Amino acid sequence: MSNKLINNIVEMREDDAIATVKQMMDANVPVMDILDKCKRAMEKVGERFEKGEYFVPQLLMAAEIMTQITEMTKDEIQTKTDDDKIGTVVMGTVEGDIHDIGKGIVNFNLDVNGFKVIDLGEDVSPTQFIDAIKEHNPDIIGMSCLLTVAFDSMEKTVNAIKKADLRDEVKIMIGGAPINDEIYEYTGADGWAEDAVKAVKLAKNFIGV
Ligand code: B1M
Repeated sequence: MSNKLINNIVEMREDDAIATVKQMMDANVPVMDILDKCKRAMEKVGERFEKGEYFVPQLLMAAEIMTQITEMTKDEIQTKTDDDKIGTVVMGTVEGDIHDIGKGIVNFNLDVNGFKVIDLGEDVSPTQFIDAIKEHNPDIIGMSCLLTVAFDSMEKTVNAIKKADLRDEVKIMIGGAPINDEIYEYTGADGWAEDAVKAVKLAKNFIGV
């Protein structure tokens, strides 16, 4: 079923993709496994885009299918009430970048695992992150980044948080398809995570849970 799901997304067969997700959920395939397959499918869509076989409309179509799938999987899981939360994460896609699907999955998994998540949205400036630290007093700042041209935005945000004298107040986590050890070191963040499951592990580690 996993390959069927990947092929349906990559070939933009929206109804078939949704039907396959329903079948997988009926067969009790874990939600995170389903979303992981979707991520693989989106990588393949990206590869076709790079080769000039797909264009922005196909990226948008794939994003639409992904959004529907994440909504379906969200309905399956009960999240905790605010009183039960173990920590607060302020999350945003960094300035210059509007990709939000992966961020949404990370937010969802953090939420399900007991974190209060304040999502600042996409194209979030350093100032917006700083204002959110002052307003919400979070344990963790999360920055999602899918574009190589937005690496500088992460570094600028970390430096702006330092300049605002707030660096000791928060742990900073970054993630997104192009992130690796080198980029992580460049930004000055406290850690990076490859996927939504690792993001929760890192966040728990940050707050000592
Ligand atoms: Co764009 N795009 N896109 N795109 N897009 C990529 C990123 C690209 C790699 C495609 C490619 O060429 N192969 C490429 C970037 C190349 C580069 O920078 N070197 C690219 C480009 C070039 C562009 C535009 C410039 C295209 C154009 O306009 N000519 C443009 C830029 C717009 C902008 O941001 N300013 C653009 C636009 C778009 C759409 C708007 C059409 C659409 C996004 C819609 C949306 O998000 N609502 C889109 C899409 C869909 C993609 C691809 C195909 C799929 C992204 C995705 O949703 N993946 C993408 C190809 C790819 O990713 N390989 C591509 C699925 C998602 C579940 O995975 O986001 O990696 P991901 O999230 C994962 C992990 O990375 C991690 O956990 C998630 C769950 O496992 N994670 C974190 C993510 N954030 C985290 C944060 C954390 C921790 C973990 O802690 C804080």
